[in-house]
Amino acid sequence: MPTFEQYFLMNTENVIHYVKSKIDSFQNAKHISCTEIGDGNLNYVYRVVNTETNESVIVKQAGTTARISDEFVLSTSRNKIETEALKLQHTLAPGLVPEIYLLDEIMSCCIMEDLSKLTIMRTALTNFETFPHFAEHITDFLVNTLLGTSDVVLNHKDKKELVRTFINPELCEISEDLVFTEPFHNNFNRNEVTPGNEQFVQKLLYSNEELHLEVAKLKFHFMNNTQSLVHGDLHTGSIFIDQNDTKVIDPEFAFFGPMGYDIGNIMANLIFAWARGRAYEHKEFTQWVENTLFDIMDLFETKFRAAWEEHATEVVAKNAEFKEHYIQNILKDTAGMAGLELARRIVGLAKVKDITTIEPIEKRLKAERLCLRVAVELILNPLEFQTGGQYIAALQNAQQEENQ
Ligand code: SR1
Ligand code: MG
Repeated sequence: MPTFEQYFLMNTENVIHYVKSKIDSFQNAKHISCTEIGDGNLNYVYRVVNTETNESVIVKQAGTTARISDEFVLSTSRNKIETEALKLQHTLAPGLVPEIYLLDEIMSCCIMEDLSKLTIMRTALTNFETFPHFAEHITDFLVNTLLGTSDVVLNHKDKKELVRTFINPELCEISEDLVFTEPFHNNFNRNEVTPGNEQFVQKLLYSNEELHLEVAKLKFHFMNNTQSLVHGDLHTGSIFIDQNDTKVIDPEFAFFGPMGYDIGNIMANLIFAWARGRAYEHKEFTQWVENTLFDIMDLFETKFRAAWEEHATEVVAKNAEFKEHYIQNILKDTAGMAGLELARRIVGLAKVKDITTIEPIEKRLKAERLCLRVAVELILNPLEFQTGGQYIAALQNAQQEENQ
């Protein structure tokens, strides 16, 4: 039996032994089941259950390459960044992040709370399920984790220590390539444009010089603004949810970057759900998504303003005009980053099921064009997206353009 003193990629049998050796209450368990449940692009996720007591835990281990493609050779130390981010986010946003039981830097894995009574939000959204508390919960997560790790609140030396802890060059490089470069230049020839939309993509993304300039600005902003500890991959596949609870998982892309990256990712991924709802003419669902888009922008700003008043420690943060300037910039970044996420999930390597499972193909092509139209609008005119209502108007405009 392996002793887990040297890294190797575990199988389900190894994971059972691993949990027995690391978690006291599993030590003498006779009947343990272990299933690999990961459906992400990078890591291996196991659910381990003591079938006599029903006690369960999740083991997440990083491999040496990404699951989605061997082209991505990655250091397994990313699991440490992910686990440290989860621990910090758990402190800042209690109830909205799973509890970590163990971080193992040798095996590049962690053991955490089992959330599988909840559903991955993207899966639920593809079935047109709606969640009344989502806007409230996700804006608590965003405000608490983003403002709480910024220079507005933290002692600046402490914050710089955190910036050092969360330097994440490999995972940032993936985003720099897949989000900020390839969707517009196809420079590694990895894009996958759905047949039928090639000309549209050529004109709107590949040949659009005005767009390329704004994307370049956003890329350098992403790389050079250590504003807050961002989750870094906050899409609906990184969220567990049910009618009462919301839990944010999978922050392996965490690093100190612009707050708008996380908020924009949430907005964009809800827009994918909206586009799917429109494709299937699911009125009740699309109305809920619109309300949620509206509420997220509204609640984020309201809560952020209140938290700033309550928690700001930085002297210059008392300046009311500086506060306005800071918030306007977050909202501007949010729009630009939402546009990038919309574009890259349509033409890039890593797609989203909300769109790829739309049938027949004509409806999918239309939904893709709709998302790309909104993407370009958000990237070119980010200052015009300060409220949820403005996002909804952009969706409706794009829909009208599609229908012409
Ligand atoms: C190689 S990883 C591809 C994508 O999956 C992750 O969830 C991130 O979104 C990344 O861009
Ligand atoms: Mg992930």
